[in-house]
Amino acid sequence: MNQPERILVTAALPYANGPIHLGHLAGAYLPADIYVRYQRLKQRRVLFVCGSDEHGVPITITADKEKVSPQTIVDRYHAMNALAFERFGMSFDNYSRTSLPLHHTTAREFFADLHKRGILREKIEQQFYDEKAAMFLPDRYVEGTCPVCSFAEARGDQCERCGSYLNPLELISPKSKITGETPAVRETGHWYFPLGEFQARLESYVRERDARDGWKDNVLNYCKGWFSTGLQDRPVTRDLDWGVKVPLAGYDRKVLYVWFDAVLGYISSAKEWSLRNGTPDLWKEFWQSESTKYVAFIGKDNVVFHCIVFPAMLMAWNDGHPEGNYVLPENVPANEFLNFEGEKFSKSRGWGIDVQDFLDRYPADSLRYYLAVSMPEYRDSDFTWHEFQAKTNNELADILGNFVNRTIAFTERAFGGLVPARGAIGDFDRVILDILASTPERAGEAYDHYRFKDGLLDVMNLARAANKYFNDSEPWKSVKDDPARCATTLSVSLQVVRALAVLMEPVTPFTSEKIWRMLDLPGSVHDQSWDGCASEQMPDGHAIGKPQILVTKIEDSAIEEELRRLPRDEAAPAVPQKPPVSIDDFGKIDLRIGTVITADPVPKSSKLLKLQVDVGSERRQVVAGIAQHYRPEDLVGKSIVVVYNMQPAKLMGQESRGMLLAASDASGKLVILTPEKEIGSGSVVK
Ligand code: B3M
Ligand code: ZN
Repeated sequence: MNQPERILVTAALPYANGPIHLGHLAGAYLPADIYVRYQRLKQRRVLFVCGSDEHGVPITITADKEKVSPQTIVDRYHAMNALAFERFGMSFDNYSRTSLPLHHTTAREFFADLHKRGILREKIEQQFYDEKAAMFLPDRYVEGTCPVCSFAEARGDQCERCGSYLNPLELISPKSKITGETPAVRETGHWYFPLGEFQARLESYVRERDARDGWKDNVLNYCKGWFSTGLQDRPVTRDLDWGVKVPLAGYDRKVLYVWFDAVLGYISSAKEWSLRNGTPDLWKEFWQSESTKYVAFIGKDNVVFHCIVFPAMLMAWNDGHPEGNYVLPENVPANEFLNFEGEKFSKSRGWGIDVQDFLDRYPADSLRYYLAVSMPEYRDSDFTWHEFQAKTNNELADILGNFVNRTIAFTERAFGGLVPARGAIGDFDRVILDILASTPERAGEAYDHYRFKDGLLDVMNLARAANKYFNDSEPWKSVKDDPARCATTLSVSLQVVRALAVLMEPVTPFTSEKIWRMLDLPGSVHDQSWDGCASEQMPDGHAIGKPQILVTKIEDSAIEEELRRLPRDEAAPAVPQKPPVSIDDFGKIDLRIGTVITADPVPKSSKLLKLQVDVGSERRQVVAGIAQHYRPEDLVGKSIVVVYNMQPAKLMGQESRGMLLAASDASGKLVILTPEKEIGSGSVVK
């Protein structure tokens, strides 16, 4: 696509079913915001919309659990997440919510249109019905025993233990989650979207856009996976009373499947934005124009809905509306997952940190900067408190903050806070001015192609080079012996400070605005020009403001406190180490592989088992204290490790020649050691 006239950007609508966490920010929201802020500085027309996804079964289940209405749940989390996004510096043009009437109308019209044109199919199916609650049960409202692994609490759609996808009718002893009753099976109708019929068009859609705009490998691979198994019809209605009501007679107790309505939330959010601006049709300029480039930022778990289901829905609409065609995503940049201190974020375990708590304790830009440099662009990455501290202190403060502060402080001291006029340009000046001149294009090229870490690295390299320039130029010397030289150094440095404010704006918007204020420049840094910032000089004689601390360093004690707050599992008391042994000492122990031939209880002993073990050259009796951990029949045939030169002993009247090796955990549970692969009896362990 040539340079588009307009760019439409969406970021996945988070469920209003809990607070967003840092993983969400790093996965979809921060990259989207960097992209949008960069495009605005490029002076391109951008519309950036998002909102809360307020339907779906997880929300009604949370509501049931808390004995409140679903509306109470979504009101709570919509407000919470909207505020978290604002404090994090997300620059949405509109943050909407799918419970709004405007959205319901949009989604209903869309469904009714596809229905009217005969695209959707009705299928009559057997489904569980809760007679006491007088309702059909959505998949997740049925629980029972997994037919695959016998897990007793498998959900109707999936077994959480073995991961199998299930049809609720397959569950053994199914129970309704609403009343606990055994549900009846009844017939009911559902509407399906014929996704399979769009497969060929979707495949060329993905191929074409990838060729034009370079899709990420992870996204392409997901799509290929779906294509290779073959796309199936997908139900787009559900039995619930929370959601967008199906606009058909006889369907008043059913709603649109949450994903069908949620993706349309991107459209209704744009409509809401238009209305708020008093131009009700403006959304069409973005959504229904061939010269719009549409980029949909998501986390990797949402690929199928954005690269396959949503484009197919839009294709289906467009087929019937030669006039108002919707644009399809030109790209769907999806990040991988961010972990937290080596483990998945987990709300139930309290593993992670609430975004608002984070922002109460640290500035948003420190978080934005750290998440940007450690973003899971191509593979999963990890948030660690130590790295957060290191990036804030060693990069944001020591590189960017340091350069800005020393430049402003020096200007104040040596020139009374007035920008000095520059003289002849020298070699050092030329080097930094060249780096400055090439940075916007290089970093911009990376941002245009969704390589956010690379782009940021380019900008930070300019700040690194600027510090070197300041050091090498030694203005503290030239101020005394060559004031004209010193003036040039500071004039150039101030130009770089100004440019850095603009170039860092997508990642650290608050800090950039602070720099802008410190320079006492008119307007806001958010409205400057990305391309123009390299050549734009500070006007001679302009009075800059006072230096202020730009980036606060994070103390070790704060990080230690954060680490202490984590709910680590109760650590088992450490087992003290025995005194060291030499290799010769260890060599005195003769270990062999043996195979258990028979295993029997030892009369009158609850702890001991008597084993006949084949140790290669002979058969030995080994008595072991494992009766409480293994049944005799489970041991027969097992390969074990035997201490071959153990002094013979008598246990409960039974001779034992050798000892078997086992490991025990803190609770005393014993596990026998066995070789990792089959290896003959008598093999020597070393
Ligand atoms: N709410 C899933 C999620 O938050 C879903 C995204 C909808 S995007 C239209 O991961
Ligand atoms: Zn299972």
